[in-house]
Amino acid sequence: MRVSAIVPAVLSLASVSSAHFLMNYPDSIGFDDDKEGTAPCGGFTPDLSSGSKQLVDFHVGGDSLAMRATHNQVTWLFRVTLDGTAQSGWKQIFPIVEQSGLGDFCEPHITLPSSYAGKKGVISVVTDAPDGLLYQCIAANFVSGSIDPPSACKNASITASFVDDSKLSALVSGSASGSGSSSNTTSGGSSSTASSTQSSTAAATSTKNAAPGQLAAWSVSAFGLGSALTAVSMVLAGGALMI
Ligand SMILES: *[C@@H]1O[C@H](CO)[C@@H](O)[C@H](O)[C@H]1NC(C)=O
Ligand SMILES: *[C@@H]1O[C@H](CO)[C@@H](O)[C@H](O)[C@H]1NC(C)=O
Ligand SMILES: [Cu+2]
Repeated sequence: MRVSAIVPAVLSLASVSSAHFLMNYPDSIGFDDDKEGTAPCGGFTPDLSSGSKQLVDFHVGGDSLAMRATHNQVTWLFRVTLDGTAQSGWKQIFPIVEQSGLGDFCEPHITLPSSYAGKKGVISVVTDAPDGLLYQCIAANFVSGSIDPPSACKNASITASFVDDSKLSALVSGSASGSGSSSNTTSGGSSSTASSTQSSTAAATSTKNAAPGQLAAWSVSAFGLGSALTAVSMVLAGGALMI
């Protein structure tokens, strides 16, 4: 298929949804579609004080982050900080992962340094979506051990791959190692060894100043011709997903 045939289809995909993303598990501190683009927590302020109704347990030995994407292609960053104001100290806790396809996406084995157990902090999910960076935060009470994924932890029929995304990686300084030893490294840490796709690397650079009119070219360059073809075929095959 020629690119000229793909571009209109990609454009129509981009206009399908007006919503952003939903946090299915754990409960976030709040969601407002209009403010989700506001850093660092989508327009909400974390409250880690004892008795705060925002606080949810998060198991450092393994817990889940479940979202629902309302864009056809998004890239996820998961990060954590012990700074209760959510202003600083962000560490990456999972490789940046790109979701292709609408709907539920869950990572069931997120781990944090065991030294976090007994502390409180903020976990944040940031997505790089066609309409910009979008944010939600979780006020977390870190507890030891692991927990099985809840029923909310499921994947729609999507594909996922580890990618580079310079807009997202700019939001963290190094990674929190899940192995129990704290780590400072900005590269070579457990979260940085994920394979990456070259097409995304190139696109991340080229999209920085993309105007809305450049969206089509951006979509193709960001995700590669193969992904664009996949997206198009998903539209052809899966009208049911588009609700
Ligand atoms: C969802 O897909 C991702 C990426 O392939 C995978 O890592 C994760 O384990 C899946 N989640 C579930 C609940 O199967
Ligand atoms: C990070 O590195 C600095 C300098 O090497 C060191 O002093 C500090 O303890 C390290 N922090 C962590 C969390 O490893
Ligand atoms: Cu959106």
